[in-house]
Amino acid sequence: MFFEILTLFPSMFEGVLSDSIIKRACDKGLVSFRLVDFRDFTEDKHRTVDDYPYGGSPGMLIKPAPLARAITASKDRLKAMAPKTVYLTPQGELLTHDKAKSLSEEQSLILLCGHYQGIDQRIIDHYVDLEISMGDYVLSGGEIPAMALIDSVTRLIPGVLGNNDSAPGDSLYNGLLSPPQYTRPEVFENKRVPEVLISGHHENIRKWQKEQSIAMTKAKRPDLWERYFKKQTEQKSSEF
Ligand code: 4H7
Repeated sequence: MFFEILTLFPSMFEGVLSDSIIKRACDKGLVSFRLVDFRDFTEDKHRTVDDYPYGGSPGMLIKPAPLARAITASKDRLKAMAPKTVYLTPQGELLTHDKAKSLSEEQSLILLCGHYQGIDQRIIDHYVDLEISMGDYVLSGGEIPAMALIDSVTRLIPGVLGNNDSAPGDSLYNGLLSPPQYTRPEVFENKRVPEVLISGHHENIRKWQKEQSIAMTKAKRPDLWERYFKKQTEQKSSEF
């Protein structure tokens, strides 16, 4: 997977991209990155990237021309890898496990990080393939969402995770939340680890974990539970 990141703040990515799982995926040659400061695509003396919005709303917008030049240059360079251009925006479709999975099957992604009050709509209409949001809240830029997307997508690329942190063990992989987990000691502040987990009886442990997953999902995320339940009943009825 090739990630090309278009941002006004390339240095924000340094720590994240040079650490842990993403770094290992880079070292293994499974993902690569390029950071592009689209201010480099301005043509005026002051390297202006923002301008006032038509219609007089408050704040500033990112001008279309430098962005269009930056995206075109990236698309040209990556054309052998059929890049999809993704804009991180609160107006986008929510990122889910399934969406991250389908993005992980792309060869390359151009991630566009907005600032100010956003970008000119003509860029969205004519240059952007997908608008993605990390949730219903506002951040000052698209950089943190881009990092979250990179992390979640990278984890799903075959070969990135070792057995110790495999994706099937992740919460949401199967549509349910993770069951509660415990490590040593067996008694901590007078609280015991659930007996079944120290029993060594693997079948009972799996059963307990599944029940806990279901109970937690029902209690904390009824929306996920409903989807899970529907999917299960669909699968069951298609067996006949
Ligand atoms: C595009 C348009 C993503 C990107 C507007 C980005 C939340 C998310 C941004 C804006 C983001 C998310 C700029 C609108 C700053 C608000 C104060 C960058 N915020 N912003 N304004 N949920 N912000 O994924």
